[in-house]
Amino acid sequence: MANDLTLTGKPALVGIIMGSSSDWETLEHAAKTLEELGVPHETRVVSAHRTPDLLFEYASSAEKRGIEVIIAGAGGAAHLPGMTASQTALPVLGVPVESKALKGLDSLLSIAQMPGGVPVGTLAIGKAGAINAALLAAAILGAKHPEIREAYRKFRAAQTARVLANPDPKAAARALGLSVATQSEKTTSSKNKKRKRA
Ligand code: RP5
Repeated sequence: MANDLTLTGKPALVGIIMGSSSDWETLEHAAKTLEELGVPHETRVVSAHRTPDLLFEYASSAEKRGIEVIIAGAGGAAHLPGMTASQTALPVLGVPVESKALKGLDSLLSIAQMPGGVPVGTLAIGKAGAINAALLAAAILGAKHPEIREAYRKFRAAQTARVLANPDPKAAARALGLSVATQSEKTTSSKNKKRKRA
């Protein structure tokens, strides 16, 4: 398996794999976050159950191809992260995709409950987990790549500054166009409704 050159023209350092193209709406948040940090990465659908040979090939060749961290997202009986970890010494970060039947609890437990000896770093279910997998990948890569450590540090500092610049949740919600009613506004509105009904 040849190493793709990414959009930045550099070989991928992070491999984002997922069990199905239906997982992309979750894993795209990992890709977007890595893009924001300038981390070269590749994305692939690799299914533990539907394409097991491809999974073995991908995981066992990743290190030789220059990949340094793998983010693996899957839903339901989510064996992809664990089976990937079984075939490589690279750090594997698992993202539980929210399943329809069990809201991702099945995915979370399938990924987190690895037997001792084969670790998978398990993140939160869904979008938050995908974003954090990318940030954790950047933190891991930062030990070797100072420019990634710096990009990650800046991302965190900018996030802190945004929160501190918007201390009033009402103003922040209004700026986002969300409607926020205070408790007294809610009480007045419910009294008015009752009066109208009476
Ligand atoms: C898993 O099954 C995938 O990771 C996906 O989350 C889930 C459903 O896959 P599709 O039926 O949408 O392809 O293997």
